[in-house]
Amino acid sequence: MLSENTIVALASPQGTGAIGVIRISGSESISIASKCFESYRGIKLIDQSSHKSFLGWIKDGDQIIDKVLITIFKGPNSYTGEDIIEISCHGSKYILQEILHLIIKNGAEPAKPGEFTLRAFLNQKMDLTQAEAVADLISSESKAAHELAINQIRGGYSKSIKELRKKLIHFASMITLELDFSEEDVEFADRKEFLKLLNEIEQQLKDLSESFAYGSVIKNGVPVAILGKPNSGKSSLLNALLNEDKAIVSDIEGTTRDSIEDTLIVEGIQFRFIDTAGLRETKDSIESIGVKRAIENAKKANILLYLYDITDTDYKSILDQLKTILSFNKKTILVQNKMDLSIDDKKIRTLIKDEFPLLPPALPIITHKKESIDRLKIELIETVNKMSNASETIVSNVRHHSSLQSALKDIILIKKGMKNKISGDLLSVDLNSAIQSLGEITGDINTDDILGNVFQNFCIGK
Ligand SMILES: Nc1nc2c(ncn2[C@@H]2O[C@H](COP(=O)(O)OP(=O)(O)OP(=O)(O)O)[C@@H](O)[C@H]2O)c(=O)[nH]1
Ligand SMILES: [Mg+2]
Repeated sequence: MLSENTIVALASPQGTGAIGVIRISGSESISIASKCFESYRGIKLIDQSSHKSFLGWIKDGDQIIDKVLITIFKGPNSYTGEDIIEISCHGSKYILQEILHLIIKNGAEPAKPGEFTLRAFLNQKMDLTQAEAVADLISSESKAAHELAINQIRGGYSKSIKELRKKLIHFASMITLELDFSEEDVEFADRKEFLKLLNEIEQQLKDLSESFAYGSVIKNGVPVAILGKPNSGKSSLLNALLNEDKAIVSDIEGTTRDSIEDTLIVEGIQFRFIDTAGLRETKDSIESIGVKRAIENAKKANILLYLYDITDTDYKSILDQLKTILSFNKKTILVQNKMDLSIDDKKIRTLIKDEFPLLPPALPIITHKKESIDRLKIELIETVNKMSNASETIVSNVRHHSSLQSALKDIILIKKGMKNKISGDLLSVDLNSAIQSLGEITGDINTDDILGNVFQNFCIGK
C-alpha cells in the first residue's frame, strides 16, 4: 500500500502567519530539497546527519524565494518513519505557494489528507488509535477533550484493547489445538477458566462501550437544550451564560422562533448551549416549526435545562411540559427563573414534588445575576461528571465504539454457545470475529476500507 513517492504539503494553517512550515516525506525528500536550497555555510544537505537544522536560501534557479530554516529528520527516526525535510519559511501565502510549487516541480507529489500520519501508521511508528488521536489532538478545543486525546496518543487505550485481544487469542489457539486432536477428546482450553475470562472481558467491553456516551460529548461538546414556555427567560439565560447578546430578548411571547446555538467552555469542558423557541400550541406556522425544532433539539441533547417563570400561575401547562421533557429520559435540570419578582414558590414546588418525586428540586435563579449563573454552571459540571463511569479508559471515537459493540455481541454469543455445549469449531467462529473487531480498533487488523475511512477525516499536511 505504501507508495514509493515523496510527498509534500503545508503543515501550518493556510493563510498568512509569522512563519509557515512545509513538510516533505519520502526517500527523495533530502535530494529534492537540496536542489532548491543554498546553505549559508555552503554545506550539502545530502551529506548531513539527522535532526539538524540549516539556515539558507530557497531558490528557484537564480531566483531567491525566501530565507528559510531547513530541518532534516532521517528515517526511521522521524514522524513518518521516512526521511523528512521541514522547511520553516516566512508565512506569506505567496511564499508558501511558491515553495510548494518548487518542491513539486522537483519531483514531490502533493500529499493526500492524513497521508503523513498514514505513513507513520504503515511504518509502525504508531497504532491506529494513536493515529486517530493525532486528529483529535489537533481539533481539541477544551481541556477535557485535550486530555482524552493525549491519553490516547500515549497508547494507554490500545494497551487495554491489546490485552483483551491477547487473552482471546490464547483461548482461540487452545480451541484450535483441541480440534486438531478431536479424536482423542481432550480439552486444552479449561472451560471454567474460559468462562471466567469471558465474563471479565464482557464487563470490560461493557464499561468501555458505556464510556462512549461521556467520551463523545467531551470530544464534541456537551449539547444542552434550554427549554420552557415563551417568556420564561430562555434567551436571557443563554445570553447570561455566554456573557454576550447572542439571542434577542423581549417580553413578547414567541420572540425566539429558531434554535440558536453557541459553545462555552466551563472548567475545561465544552458545552453547546441551544436556546429554543418557547414551547406552546401556536397557530403561527413559523413559530410552530420552531417549537418542533425545540423538541428535536431536546431529543438530541445530553442535558436539558427546563426553565419556568416563578410569576407564571398556569401551573398545569408547566407540569404538562415537564412531563413531556422528562419522558425523553435525559439528564434534566429544573430552573426556576425571575426570582427577583417573587420568592413565593411554595405552590409550584409542592405540585412538582407531588407529580415528580424523584426530580431534584428546581434551582432558583435571576438571569441577570452572576451568582445565579455561577451556580447553574456548577450544576452543569456536576451533571457531566456523573456521566463518566467506572472505566478508566474513555472511548470517544465512533469507530472504536462500533467495534467494541460487535466484540461484545460475539462474547455474548460465545457464552451462550458454551452453555449449550456447541462444538469447538463453532466457538472459534465467534471467537475469531471478536478478535477481529478488537484488532480493527488498534489497526493490528486493517483493510484499505478501514484506513481510507480513518484518514479521510484528516487535514492535508498531517
Ligand atoms: N425580572 C426578570 N425578568 C427576566 C428575567 N429573565 C428574563 N426576564 C425577562 O423576561 C422576558 C422574556 O425573556 P426572554 O429571554 O426573551 O424569554 P424566552 O424564554 O427566550 O422567550 P421566547 O423566546 O418568547 O420563548 C424579557 O422581558 C426578559 O427581560 C429575570 O431573571 N428576572
Ligand atoms: Mg427566546
